[in-house]
Amino acid sequence: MRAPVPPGVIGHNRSLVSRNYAVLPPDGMFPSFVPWLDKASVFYQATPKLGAGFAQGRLEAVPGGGTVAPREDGLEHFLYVLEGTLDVAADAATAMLEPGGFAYIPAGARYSLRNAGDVLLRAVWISRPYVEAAGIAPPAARFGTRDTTPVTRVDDSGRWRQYLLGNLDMSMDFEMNIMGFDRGTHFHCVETHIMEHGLLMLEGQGLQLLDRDWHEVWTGDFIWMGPFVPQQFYCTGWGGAAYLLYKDVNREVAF
Ligand code: UGY
Ligand code: MN
Repeated sequence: MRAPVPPGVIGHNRSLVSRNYAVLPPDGMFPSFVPWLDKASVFYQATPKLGAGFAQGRLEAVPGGGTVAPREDGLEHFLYVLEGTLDVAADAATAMLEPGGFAYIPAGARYSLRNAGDVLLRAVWISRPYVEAAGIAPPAARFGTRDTTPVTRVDDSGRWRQYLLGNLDMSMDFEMNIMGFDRGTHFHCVETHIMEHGLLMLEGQGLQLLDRDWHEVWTGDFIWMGPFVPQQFYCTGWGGAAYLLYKDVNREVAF
């Protein structure tokens, strides 16, 4: 006998895709299997097909799984471990990352990824073409951890930030920031800006404004915000909330 179909499977899902934003809970997302990964797959959440200027997905690899061979795809990459252990190599630079560990791989590096642990690896994986800035050397590979990245509190607003790849570093064309909220706090305004976002809820829950509509989101949910989407976050529930945020920055308008 097959297990009964749970209620809600047929007609209910919170996934929502609009012209310039998307809300994608993990439920019902499908993996992509690609020739350069072995015993691993990517649950893509944003790609140029959606309208995004970057690709973001969740890499999942069973123990020993990862890239088949060192790979050079001309893209820059960011990885952030959610669960498990990830071995990363970018040319001669190497690191073993545990949950909260992250890597920046510059465009042009030959890189390898491997689940070095004995449980399933889950990691955020962002890729995009690098946009050079005249007279500024491109960034080198770098590794770090959330635990050792300074936490900056925003005055007495109850909000805090961690700049994983720095802030206002003109060699970088994107930032990866963790935005944190104490219980019951929110931004000081509804933001509207040219930069786009890939947002992954790391902890807690809240209400996310996208254009004119509020969406209830919680740990594990993904949101893509295209350029100029009015946005606001309000932390709900009995505890704080935090999300990992991709933001393209520091470059001129492209015509
Ligand atoms: O930096 C930002 O653009 C950030 N405050 N946006 C956001 O959290 N939606
Ligand atoms: Mn923003």
